Amino acid sequence: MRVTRWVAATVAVGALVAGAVPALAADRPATASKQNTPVTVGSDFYNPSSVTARVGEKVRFKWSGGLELHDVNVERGPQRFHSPLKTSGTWSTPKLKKPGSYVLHCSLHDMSLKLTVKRR
Ligand SMILES: [Cu+2]
Repeated sequence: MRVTRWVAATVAVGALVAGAVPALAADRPATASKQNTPVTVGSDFYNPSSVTARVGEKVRFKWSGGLELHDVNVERGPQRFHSPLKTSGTWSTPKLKKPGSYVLHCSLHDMSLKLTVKRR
């Protein structure tokens, strides 16, 4: 009697967990995985050329290691920031505080990145 009840309870819990897992995966925001992949800074491009982030996040950049210097500057947008000129290594924006559309560019080359910051 006891054993039968225990088995029935275990099956019910197992079914609940199995049902909950796909729901959890679907709720995970797509931007979280994008954020973990840095934007490549190359000559003369940002890849990808369009990024979405949420307020409170940072966007990471990774220089591809060429000979030319590049940087990341806000050309248009509600919050200002800029990186140093670099040929290699990484840099992150400060925490993005203001939602809106940003255009980032390199101060030395014709390359731009569209950044959309969404409210949480
Ligand atoms: Cu550049």
